[in-house]
Amino acid sequence: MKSIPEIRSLFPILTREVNGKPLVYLDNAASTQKPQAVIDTISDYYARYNANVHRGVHALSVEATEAMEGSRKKVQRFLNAIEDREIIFTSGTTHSINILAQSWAKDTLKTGDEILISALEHHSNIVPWQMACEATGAVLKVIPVTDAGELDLEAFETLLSAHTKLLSVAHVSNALGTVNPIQKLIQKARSSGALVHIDGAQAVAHMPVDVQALDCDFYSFSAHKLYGPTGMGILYGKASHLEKMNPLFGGGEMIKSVSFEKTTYNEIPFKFEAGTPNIAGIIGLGAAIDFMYSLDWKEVKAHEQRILALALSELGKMEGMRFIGMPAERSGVISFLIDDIHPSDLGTLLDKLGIAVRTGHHCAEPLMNRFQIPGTLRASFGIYNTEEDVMLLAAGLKRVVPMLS
Ligand code: 7TS
Repeated sequence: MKSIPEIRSLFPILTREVNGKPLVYLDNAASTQKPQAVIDTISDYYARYNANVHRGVHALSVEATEAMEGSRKKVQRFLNAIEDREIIFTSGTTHSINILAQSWAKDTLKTGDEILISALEHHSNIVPWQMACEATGAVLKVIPVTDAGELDLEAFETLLSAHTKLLSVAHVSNALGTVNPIQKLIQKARSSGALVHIDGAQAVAHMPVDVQALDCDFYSFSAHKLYGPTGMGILYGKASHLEKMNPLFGGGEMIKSVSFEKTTYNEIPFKFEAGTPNIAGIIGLGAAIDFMYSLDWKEVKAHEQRILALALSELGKMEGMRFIGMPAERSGVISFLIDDIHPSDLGTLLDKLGIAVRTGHHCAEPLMNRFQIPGTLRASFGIYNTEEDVMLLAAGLKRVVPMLS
């Protein structure tokens, strides 16, 4: 695999300065930076073969369509889906979950049915289900989280019942970094007859995902957290489910034929892709997946674990340090508070040193309530982060904490 300096050299933004200091980018859970190859692929589409897809007989349209459908195949392979028609292009994880909550849930759920989520979900994996429950009379149940920031598996088994129609949980927590034991959760949910959706927004850049081995029914992710473009995401669904679901949006592309008397819908995946898609974003996602294939998963994980271990040990030496969540299996994220200093004050001063972190509730307010805190300071790591970045964060904190104490 490429060395970390080689990987860094592929990301033009990493050479810039912020507030006169070299950028230390530790906000990868919010969005990752883009390698030059992704940027070039997108600009190449606009410069050389920009046209609408699936519609024209002309050369540019054919080229754009081939590139877009080529990306679908890349995503299929990336997730190890059985067929490319199980891959639906969306604008991101949020859009993917809303398709499920509107199309699948509203047609399927009845009063008394239950949807099971967890207390560590991002708002995107909470609010759409609340809306679906309101519309159908179904009930939202929540797996509690332990002090370590892990799912309470005993409580999960108690909550799971014949009423549970869907389990929807994050693969990895964006706020704590907890890697959930999704294989175990999926098996238990399946044996009790529930379908399973996995929110993979924080997982796909950090570990290989095999939807066939997992045997989940649905899996969502966003391209922009996978070194790809914003406004682009994926909903994977088993073909047998997608075929039965009604589309959420009506319009061009999603129909077979339209008359005022009767409209028939297109095949999957097109049934769920009304209107002109985000062609540049789709092709850019394909380039991001190519980038991921240029790496070695074993080394990606080993590098990340080294960075996390160093960060936990260096930050752990600081007086007043309180890590929020200490999961046995962690990926990408460390969340913490120092004494009673407000995290956004820390974040603002770190920014003056060129260090980008995220502060606040991380769109996981119920989880913050669980820990009785308003928010955290979160450092989140990507493939290009180095030991030096960790040391700069620790040094930066040592400099700014006394200013706020
Ligand atoms: N699910 C999880 C687990 C996430 O981390 C996020 C975004 C989403 C869903 C929504 O993804 P989107 O691409 O549709 O917005 N998480 C974050 C974050 O942690 N900081 O900014 C966005």
